[in-house]
Amino acid sequence: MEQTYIMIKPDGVARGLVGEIIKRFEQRGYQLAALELMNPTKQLLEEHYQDLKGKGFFAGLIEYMASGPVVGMVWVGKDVVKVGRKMLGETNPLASAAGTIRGDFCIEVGRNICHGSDSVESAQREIAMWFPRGVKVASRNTSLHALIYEN
Ligand code: IDP
Ligand code: MG
Repeated sequence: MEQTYIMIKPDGVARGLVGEIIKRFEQRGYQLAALELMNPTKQLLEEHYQDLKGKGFFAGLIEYMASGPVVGMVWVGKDVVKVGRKMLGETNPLASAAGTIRGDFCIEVGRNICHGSDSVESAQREIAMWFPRGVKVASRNTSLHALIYEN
């Protein structure tokens, strides 16, 4: 099954939104496969955001992301990359629908509390980067699986 990398950024952790964000993925029916509270190095953050290196906000983004602990997670399930992004909302919280995480809990793009992989390929790259020892997905109880999936 598909996997995605979801990260609660330093502002989300400091504001006490870890439980709320985890709750939404759990309630949707997704399965948590890895979770770690960590203090990433700037080098790891620069690698994570390598595609944005040329942007004017890049240095500020790295400062923000290095300002405190983050919670990195791997979530598993059908279409979890695309649905995870929908659950997060738009990059700019002001453009995010109410009911999404960013639409409910934040205001500014540079303080948007969470990250989600934007494609299956990015998810694989990010999971390998943030969980270099690998991720082991526990097999799910089949009766629970049948309550969430048709087959
Ligand atoms: P995403 O997080 O929705 O995938 P990206 O375009 O990949 O958005 O940008 C990564 C992160 O960089 C955003 O979540 C946001 O925190 C930050 N960012 C993006 N655009 C801006 C900007 O114009 N100003 C400040 N920060 C930005
Ligand atoms: Mg992105």
